[in-house]
Amino acid sequence: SKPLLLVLGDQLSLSLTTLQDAPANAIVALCEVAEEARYVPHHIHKIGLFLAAMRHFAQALRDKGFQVHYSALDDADNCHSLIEEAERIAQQYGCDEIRVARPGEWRLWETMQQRENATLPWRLLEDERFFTTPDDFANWAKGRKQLRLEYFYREQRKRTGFLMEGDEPAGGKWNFDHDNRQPIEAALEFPELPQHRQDALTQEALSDAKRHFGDHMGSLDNFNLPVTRRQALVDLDHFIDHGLADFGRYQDAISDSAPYLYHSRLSAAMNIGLLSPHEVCAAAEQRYYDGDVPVNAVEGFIRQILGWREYVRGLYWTQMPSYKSANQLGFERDLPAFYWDADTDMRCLQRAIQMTIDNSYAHHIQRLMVTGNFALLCGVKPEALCDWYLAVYADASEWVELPNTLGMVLHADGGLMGSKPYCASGKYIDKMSDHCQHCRYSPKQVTGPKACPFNSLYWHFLEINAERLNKNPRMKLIYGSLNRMADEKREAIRQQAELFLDQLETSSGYGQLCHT
Ligand code: FAD
Ligand code: DLZ
Ligand code: SF4
Repeated sequence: SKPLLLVLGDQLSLSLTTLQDAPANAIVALCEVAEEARYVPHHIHKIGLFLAAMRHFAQALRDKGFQVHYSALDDADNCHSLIEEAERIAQQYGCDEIRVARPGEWRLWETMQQRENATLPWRLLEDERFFTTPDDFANWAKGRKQLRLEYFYREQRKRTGFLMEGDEPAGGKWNFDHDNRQPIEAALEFPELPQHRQDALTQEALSDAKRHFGDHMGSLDNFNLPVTRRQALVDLDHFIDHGLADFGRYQDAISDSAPYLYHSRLSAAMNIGLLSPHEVCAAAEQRYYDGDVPVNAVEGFIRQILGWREYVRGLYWTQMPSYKSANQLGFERDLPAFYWDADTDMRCLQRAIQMTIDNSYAHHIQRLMVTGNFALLCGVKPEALCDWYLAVYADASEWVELPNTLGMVLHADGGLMGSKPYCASGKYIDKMSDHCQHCRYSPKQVTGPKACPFNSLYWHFLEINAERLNKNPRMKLIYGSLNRMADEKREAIRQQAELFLDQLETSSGYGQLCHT
């Protein structure tokens, strides 16, 4: 047999199942195709990242002695669809099957499964680069009335031994979230990211990205994502040395000027396979045992990777495809137009979106409590919001983007991702950030021309979704406040919110903005 070993753009790891025990005659294929750059209008940094990283990985494979076919965007015979291109190359080389590891998105998985029995069969392998497989997750979830991250995470701690001292969690607690909620402070100094050198291969990839997809969001002038394993390791070391110690404390803080704070910015490198989640957790854990870094920081960081990252992936694969059409709160609004160009006078949103345009990055609290929270309060429909998150972030792949957006932000999955919606008023943003002092609105006012729109939208959201949410035990307190509010005040808030929503311009997509 002569297999074609298809390696997708987010499978750039030498440890990939597909590459193990390859027969000597195997052809490894990497395919640049326009469809993957356009099915949502990806940020130009994200496209540049995939092209540059794929080209470097092809080189690394050749150095290892693999026979590699690389389809470039400019090849005259390129089919520009992953499935068709793989089949074309397989035929060209006389291969008798195509092997591929589980991709990161259902749409590809489904098509591949449909072709499993075609004349040129596809053999689908498990992607073993995670701590758990979808089957592991399904087994864990079986028979549970409620799925909760906390219990899944504890089991993973025990199973892997990360931060375990015998049967007990290091530091005596499983969870240090309580210590991890410090707001932004004026005196903080954040580490600067390492600047990566761009070799000829990277420069060429970026210039191809620009030539083909120059009308997409962002500019490549400040591109600085790691595109090789070596660069990714530099970023990992840098974070462990300079960011990790303060990661916990300021995990939820938001800055008006700094995009990364003490976050690792390792998600893109991990998601495309340049770093393994195991080595990232191990590097963090080591600092705790060396006594350099407090347990709340290391635990908080490992929880994100060993806990959340695995949990969302398990949810995705066990709930798809129905998950994608869930819309428990019945939202129908299109995306606000300013999500594409940051043209808004609401300072927190302006900054989160501008940073996204600049860097193809926003940290978790910006995604969840600023752009996410606003979309939740406005009732933006899941498909519109999900397409946006999938397009704009360099780390976005549907397996991780969808549960976070549809589940955690929009509470559209009826509570699988979170036991209550993460809705918040301007008061929360004011507490955690230094945005409001630069804003034309006041977070302290609920009605009137200077009132922060988050405030009236917050109460309005609670009011119109009361039937679905007021029985939630975690929402009881807040519904108590709403119910005690004087009718007159409630009416004024309602009017303020409705006027705002009536005037909110929406857009059906990026294309609408850049081609008209
Ligand atoms: P850090 O804060 O340094 O965290 C360390 C690592 O933990 C991250 O690199 C990531 O791998 C993991 N992690 C942290 N939070 C989560 C989470 N909620 N789910 C899964 N992994 C997590 N993350 C993606 O990787 N891709 C996405 O497409 C994505 N979309 C998101 C959409 C929304 C609406 C929200 C609220 C969150 C999303 N996240 C996504 C999760 C999280 O925001 C990013 O992983 C994080 O901001 C990446 O930056 P970082 O590497 O600096 O993370
Ligand atoms: C995001 C992306 C882009 C922009 N380009 C390619 C590509 O040309 N070839 C490829 O194999 N993958 C690309 N990707 C990543 C794919 O979209 C990713 O493999 C799927 O989302 C499945 O995980
Ligand atoms: Fe955001 Fe409201 Fe603060 Fe302005 S006042 S920055 S809109 S929270």
